[in-house]
Amino acid sequence: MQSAKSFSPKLLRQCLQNGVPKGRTFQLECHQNPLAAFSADVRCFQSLQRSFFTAACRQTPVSVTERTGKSFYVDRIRVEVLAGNGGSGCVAFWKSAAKGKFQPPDGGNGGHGGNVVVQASAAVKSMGGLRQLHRAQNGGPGGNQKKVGRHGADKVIQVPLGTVIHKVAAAKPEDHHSKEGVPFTFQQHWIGARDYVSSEEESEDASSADEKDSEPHLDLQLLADLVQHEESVVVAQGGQGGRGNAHMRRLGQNRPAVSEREVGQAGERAVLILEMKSLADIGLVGLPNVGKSTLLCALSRAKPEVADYAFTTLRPQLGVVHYPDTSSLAVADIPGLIRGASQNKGLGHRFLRHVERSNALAFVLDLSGGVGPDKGPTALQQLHMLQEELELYRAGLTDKPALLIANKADKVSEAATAAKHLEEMTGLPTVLVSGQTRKGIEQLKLLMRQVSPTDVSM
Ligand SMILES: Nc1nc2c(ncn2[C@@H]2O[C@H](COP(=O)(O)OP(=O)(O)OP(=O)(O)O)[C@@H](O)[C@H]2O)c(=O)[nH]1
Ligand SMILES: [Mg+2]
Repeated sequence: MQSAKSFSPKLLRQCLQNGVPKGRTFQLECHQNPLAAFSADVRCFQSLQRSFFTAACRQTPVSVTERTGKSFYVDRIRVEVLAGNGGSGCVAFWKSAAKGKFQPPDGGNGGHGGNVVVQASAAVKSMGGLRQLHRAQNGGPGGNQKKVGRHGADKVIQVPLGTVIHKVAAAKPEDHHSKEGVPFTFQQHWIGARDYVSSEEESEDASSADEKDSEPHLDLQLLADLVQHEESVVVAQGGQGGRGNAHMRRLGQNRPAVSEREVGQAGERAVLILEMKSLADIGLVGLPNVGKSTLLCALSRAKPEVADYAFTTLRPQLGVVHYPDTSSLAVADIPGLIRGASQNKGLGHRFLRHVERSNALAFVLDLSGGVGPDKGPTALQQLHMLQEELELYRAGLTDKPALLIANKADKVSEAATAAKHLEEMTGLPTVLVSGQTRKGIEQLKLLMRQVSPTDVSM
């Protein structure tokens, strides 16, 4: 799971002076200039220095985030695609036994370069494993006896269902300038200002809700929205093969221009932003501290941070729930929502958008709420609040298939009765669990599968 923290300037200075602390990884990413885009995992001092040097040479600001955890989940990625070049035509002549006779040209055409294709697959759940550069095969050269060159193989990039593909238009000169219009210099802006923001500032920043807002200076052109399994789109067209001399005859000429041929056309090149719209099969939605991350740990091999304070989870975390018949479901632990989330309070809109992207919702309710000394809202009140915020954010959001997870059953004496009451009151399928003691997790897995509209067998 990706767990990236804001990187403090102080820590960065320490790293540059004393080296990167052992076992810590930082990710450097260039957001500003698509043509100079790069992303690097930095584990040692030398590579940190090298990456900054690269950024300085390209006069481009970089962002620095710390990456913790073993694997990471990516729902937005920038890739460069390069289609194959066409093969060149061939210059060759027909071999005749009769010497001195005109030997007609018989050089064949070059093969076409391969296309780069983006294809949606239900088997792919994250874009974490995608490379940054995808190159299709070049076409082969034509041969004698009018043999056409080999066509280059297409490069197929497999992405999760619901991936939206944007093409970045060529960088404008302003991309090299800071926001104020002052020409950018490494000393002034060597780290993107965005990376210093605390989580609070970050949530305010999220008010400019749309995805494009994070890169407003980019001119993005929507290419496709892949929602069906195996739906695909060609994002870069391979170059045409060049004509061989057998095909270069000119009109009105008896004899062909024997030694003429064409070189193959260059394949298209593009920078794309791939963005996953459908984050997960099931999204865990709940107030802060109700045990969403604990449940994700119990359901999958994901290791999100769990702690006894609100807003432990600051970014959506994804886990894959495996079933004995090898099917699976992607479950997202979405950061806690509070009253006013629809007005961008707490972590705000940013994560309500991830709720929007889940195919089904699992409302995680703290059954111990409303009882005991630290009296919070009851489970029913929690549900109403969550539903209200979702509807305020986008009408119809609660129409998605849903289930209720009555969590922290171990803390309540009459837990089963309370869960039954909840089910009767709401009409939603309810399962009683305790994320901590792992009671009811198997029933939860089964219910998730019943409720999920996604075909999990793929
Ligand atoms: N007794 C009990 N405690 C639980 C249970 N599930 C979670 N907790 C505790 O509740 C606290 C919060 O758990 P988290 O999993 O971090 O909660 P969260 O909903 O992910 O919180 P945020 O990320 O802040 O929204 C932790 O101290 C957990 O140990 C449970 O079933 N029973
Ligand atoms: Mg959490």
